Amino acid sequence: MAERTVAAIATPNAAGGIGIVRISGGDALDVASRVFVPARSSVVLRDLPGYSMVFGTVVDPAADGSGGTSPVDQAVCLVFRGPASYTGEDVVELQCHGGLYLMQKILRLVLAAGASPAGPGEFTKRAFLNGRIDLSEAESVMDLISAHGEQAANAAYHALEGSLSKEIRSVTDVFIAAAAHMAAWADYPDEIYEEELDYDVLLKQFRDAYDRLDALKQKFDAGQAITEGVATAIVGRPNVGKSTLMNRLLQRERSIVTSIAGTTRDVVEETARIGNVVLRLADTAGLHASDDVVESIGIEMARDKLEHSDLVLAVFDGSEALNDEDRDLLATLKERNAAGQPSVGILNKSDLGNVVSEEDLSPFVTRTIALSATDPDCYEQMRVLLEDLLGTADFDPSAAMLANERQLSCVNRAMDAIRDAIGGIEAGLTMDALSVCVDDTIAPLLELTGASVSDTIIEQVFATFCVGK
Ligand SMILES: Nc1nc2c(ncn2[C@@H]2O[C@H](COP(=O)(O)OP(=O)(O)OP(=O)(O)O)[C@@H](O)[C@H]2O)c(=O)[nH]1
Ligand SMILES: [Mg+2]
Repeated sequence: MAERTVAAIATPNAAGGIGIVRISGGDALDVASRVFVPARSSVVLRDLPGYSMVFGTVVDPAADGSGGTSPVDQAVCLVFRGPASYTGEDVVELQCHGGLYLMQKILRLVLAAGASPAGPGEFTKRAFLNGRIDLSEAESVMDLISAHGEQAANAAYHALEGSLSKEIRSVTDVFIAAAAHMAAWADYPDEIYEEELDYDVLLKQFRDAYDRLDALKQKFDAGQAITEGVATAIVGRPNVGKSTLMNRLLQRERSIVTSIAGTTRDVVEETARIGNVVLRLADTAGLHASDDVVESIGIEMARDKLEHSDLVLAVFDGSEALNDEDRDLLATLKERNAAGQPSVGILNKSDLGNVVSEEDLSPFVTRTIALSATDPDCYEQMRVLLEDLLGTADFDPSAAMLANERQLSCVNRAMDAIRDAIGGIEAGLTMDALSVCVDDTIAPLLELTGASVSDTIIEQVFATFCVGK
């Protein structure tokens, strides 16, 4: 398949010491030869082997219209030969001085020399289409770029190395072997007897595969808490110490704290890293009935956060008896709890003595804790609780991990089909019916790694990438 040769600026859209224009495709070396002149006249760019590097000048061939050229920048030119390159095609990278105008100009010259502009993620997409990496590994490239912490970066790196791909392939192999056996039986029923398929062995293999997928699924939320962060709302009635807790978790004074009820009116949002966990925190206005127009809007926003956050930190003043506002909140938390959405009941101001006990809150929330937001030690208390609640305490970034909802949905579909297959064997289903379940298991797993996936899904995956990657 003769793909057009594409080019893009691979470095950020900002001034920097070095800027890179990357060219990939069958004509990459021809295109580069038109705009780059090696300093040593004996060097012919087109003849260079892969992994070569030459110094020279980027030139503007059109500048004087006489067939001559005018110099634009000094640059280093890197040559990679397909298939041993990032994309699997011939790749040339021009490393220039990273001025914003300069980079745009050099890209224009490269496009004028015969390349087309690369779309978002096009280099990585070509790497996938050329079999250099699978789809889950391609997704990890983006995760690696967007990782905002060591654990997230570690996890993305191991995914790029294939930790998830290996696990999924090994599960898929079980079903491909079973499918092959069943197909052979269907084609040559006289030679291979149904009894040769040992159902007990199949059952054990299917159960084992199911458990392995289930383990990936169970770790999904913990992985997301580390890589994507957890949308978290801090809620409670006025003056219970929500903003004090917010600042404590951020370890800086972000929200305004006063002894006046109704201090916070807007939603104050900030990201906090607490141990292994990333919380996308929202400090909100105190929940209560208010006639004040501005405050009412803030309270509405707080209710919205309460409804739409993954995790709620509900703050109560443990030194005062619960009032109607507290009880309203607890009722809401109980509904969340029933829907499997976690919340933490926090009895604050424990330095002032506890009128309310953790047992009073525990029927309504996932976890309870008594603390003093004014005491720096409560940060550590919260870390231990959050890592335990979100399952990140023993997170192993080198283990296979599902990175996004697309991958999770593939695993869910495969698990449904395995469940049917196991049920089928137990119910004495015919081999034909069973082989449908096996095919239904294989399809989503091949979709996960991209071994067999629709163009639409490929487009969706790479649409989230940046241009130049
Ligand atoms: N003694 C004690 N006082 C606290 C504690 N936490 C907060 N406070 C005090 O309680 C008052 C209210 O704190 P804020 O953090 O502003 O409370 P809030 O819930 O954000 O209040 P609103 O924004 O008005 O809804 C302030 O005077 C804090 O210093 C605590 O653990 N112990
Ligand atoms: Mg506040």
